Amino acid sequence: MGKIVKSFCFLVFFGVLVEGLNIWPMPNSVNHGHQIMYLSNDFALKSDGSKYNDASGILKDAFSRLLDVIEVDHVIDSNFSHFDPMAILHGIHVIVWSQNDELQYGVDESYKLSIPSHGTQVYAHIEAQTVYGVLHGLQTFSQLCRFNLTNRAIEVHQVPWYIIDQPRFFYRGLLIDTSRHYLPLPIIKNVIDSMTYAKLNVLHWHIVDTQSFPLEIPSFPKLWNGAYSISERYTMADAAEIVSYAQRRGISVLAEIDVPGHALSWGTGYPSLWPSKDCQQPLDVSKEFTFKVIDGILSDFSKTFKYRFVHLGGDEVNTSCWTETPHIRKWLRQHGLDTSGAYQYFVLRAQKIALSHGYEIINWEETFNDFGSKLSRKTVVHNWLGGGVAEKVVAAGLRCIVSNQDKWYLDHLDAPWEGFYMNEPLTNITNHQQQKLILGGEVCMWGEHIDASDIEQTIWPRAAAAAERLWSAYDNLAKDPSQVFGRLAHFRCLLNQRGVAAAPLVGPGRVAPEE
Ligand code: CP6
Repeated sequence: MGKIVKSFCFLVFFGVLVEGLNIWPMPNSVNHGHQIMYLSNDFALKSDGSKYNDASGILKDAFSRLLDVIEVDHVIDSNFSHFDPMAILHGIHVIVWSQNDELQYGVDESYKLSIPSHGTQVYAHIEAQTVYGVLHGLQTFSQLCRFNLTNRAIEVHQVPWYIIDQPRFFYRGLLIDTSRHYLPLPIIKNVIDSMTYAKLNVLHWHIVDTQSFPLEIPSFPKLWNGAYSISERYTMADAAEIVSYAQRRGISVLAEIDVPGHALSWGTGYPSLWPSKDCQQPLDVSKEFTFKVIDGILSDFSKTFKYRFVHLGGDEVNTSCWTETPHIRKWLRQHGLDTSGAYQYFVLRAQKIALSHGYEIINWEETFNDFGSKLSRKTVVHNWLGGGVAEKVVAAGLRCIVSNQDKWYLDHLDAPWEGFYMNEPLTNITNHQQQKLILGGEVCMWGEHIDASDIEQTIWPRAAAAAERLWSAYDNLAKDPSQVFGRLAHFRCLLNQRGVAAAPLVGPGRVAPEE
């Protein structure tokens, strides 16, 4: 989708602009006045006084993306002599305290943004510990700008602004699934760009599954024989390009291999990974080769996917092929294992391999439900079932990410945005130490029923509702979603303006019931 020309996302009633507070997600603390400033047509980035030298150009590129989205290039011949010279904003002065631009779980994402109301040579100010805090500050700034068609200027209303902001949770994820439908690189990049608008910060890349194996694994080069076609594959260099593209926008990539279930496509290149030709999953637990392949994949991963965590799946394992295959049945007997013991053995052995490559581990919640006390203490349990496992996980002293399917599964097309907004990760968790074990949450865009043609409008605007839940301070969240409808509708309009095909904000809660 190209840019949708919509000049105005603000509400107008009888020619009068309704001045609301239209920032999404809502910052921690906001103060503002009631004057207007105009952006000069040489609006510039200044960063003197920063410890951070931007050798990698992250800041410079982010600033130029800001100019793109606020449509500075539409300011043609604005005759600034008409404007009060004291009401011109000449740019943004950025101060970053840390030199380090490593993006990692728990990086300081806080920022302060101030925009003065008048003066000579006035700049907005963004101050942050890291360049990633500045990126969020620039996003907030972009949402305060509006293009005025009449005078062809970009205005910031309600100045002066003083905003102090930081995320509530460090993990604010979105899952994409490139196994059920291949997603071309430009589509993944568009998704990453759209995530930055809502301050989401983890792209959970569910790369491979039963249906296809699209990624090149240098250690085991026949694995991507399981791709749908040779044009529906990613080289490791493609993956590195995605990681770097995301990192420069403040987004970490969490790579997943879902084992031992959800891995049938692995056997296209290496059939001995299947229990047998007619019983093809889960992966053969009895063979050393199975774990050699996992070791090769995670070794290759560790060179490209630098996030602290790797996701090892572990969900929905149907072990009937293990008992129905003679050589595995024999192996089970020799090792004194029943199928649930073999499932545990598999998951724990995969965990050890991940640890040996320097990763901490994320596993889907069945692993915890079946043998939680045996999991490595470095496990993060990823909730997806509806049964409220998070409180049990943190009571057991493990960390948890929340994605309950009744609220945060984007592939449930009839799940309304109100449910996304109201899903509270700390439900029933009151102990402060236990609350800290909830790293955050993630909305899931499983790929069975979507592809490049409709992924954007299936993700947005509902993912934005979850994004505010994960970013904003608890006390700033609306108790009733109808209170944020207007502000979310405004954000959805901004997405459209920026070329993101966000769907209209309706849902079962807003249409007439069927009966
Ligand atoms: N694929 C994998 C899936 C799902 C899961 N894992 C899934 C299950 C139920 C629903 C939606 C998605 N498609 N690998 C569960 C985590 Cl409703």
